[in-house]
Amino acid sequence: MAALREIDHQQVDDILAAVETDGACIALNVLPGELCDGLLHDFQPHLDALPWGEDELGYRDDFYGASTKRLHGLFSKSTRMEAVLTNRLFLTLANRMFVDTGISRDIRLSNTELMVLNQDQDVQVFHTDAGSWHRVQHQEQNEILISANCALTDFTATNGATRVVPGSHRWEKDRTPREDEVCLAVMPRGSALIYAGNVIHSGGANREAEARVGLYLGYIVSWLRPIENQLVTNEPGDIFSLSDQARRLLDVSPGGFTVIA
Ligand SMILES: O=C(O)CCC(=O)C(=O)O
Ligand SMILES: [Fe+2]
Repeated sequence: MAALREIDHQQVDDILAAVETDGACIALNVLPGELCDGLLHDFQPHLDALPWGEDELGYRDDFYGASTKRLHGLFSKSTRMEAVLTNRLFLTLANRMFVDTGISRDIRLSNTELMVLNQDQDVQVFHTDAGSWHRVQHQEQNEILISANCALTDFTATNGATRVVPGSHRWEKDRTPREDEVCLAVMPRGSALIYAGNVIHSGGANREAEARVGLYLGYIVSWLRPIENQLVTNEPGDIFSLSDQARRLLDVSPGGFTVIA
């Protein structure tokens, strides 16, 4: 089985090169242990209030699965989210990929999602996250989305570590991965799976008693519409009181119109 490269979070050039060639890699030591603990603590009451297999609006979704919980509106649920949103590695990667290359004038957050896989959650269908904008996803081989799936608990081969297909960001449309082309993003908590929007991946199967918890953030070129409207999923006052930098990433600042698009 192929393997994902594991690179310390400070080696930004190496991470960028791995994302370019493989479409994904594991960044180590991204979130300190206390931050993981604090985030889990803040999200727990919201998870307790949610039945398995449903989101907060009561929808059930085959794509997500029956033994999972998904939380959105994370800025109102934890004040620690601003530090994650403005993480130096994530912003540097997005700026290098989208702004320095001239693909876009700025970057935005598309969405954040807490992804909890419980015992007996089966594998998710293979997909690309940039498929959310399928009309532009393969234009000139440019990426439009870079994602981080942060491990708040260890990701193991048996508890649902994300399945990733290295190199698939360059594949022709509709090619299906063989099992021997699939890697598991096994990583200690505090790490992040960094992956390009066009790379094929899916949630893994959890065969363990303990839940696997991933915190997803997706950064896009600023001319795309974010998936999550933060003013609807959060208390608007919580968003307006964030820093200028955070509000700009969330597209909640006085518009610069095409000047900053
Ligand atoms: O749970 C995971 O590790 C990945 C989930 C995923 O890819 C998605 O929901 O888009
Ligand atoms: Fe995905």
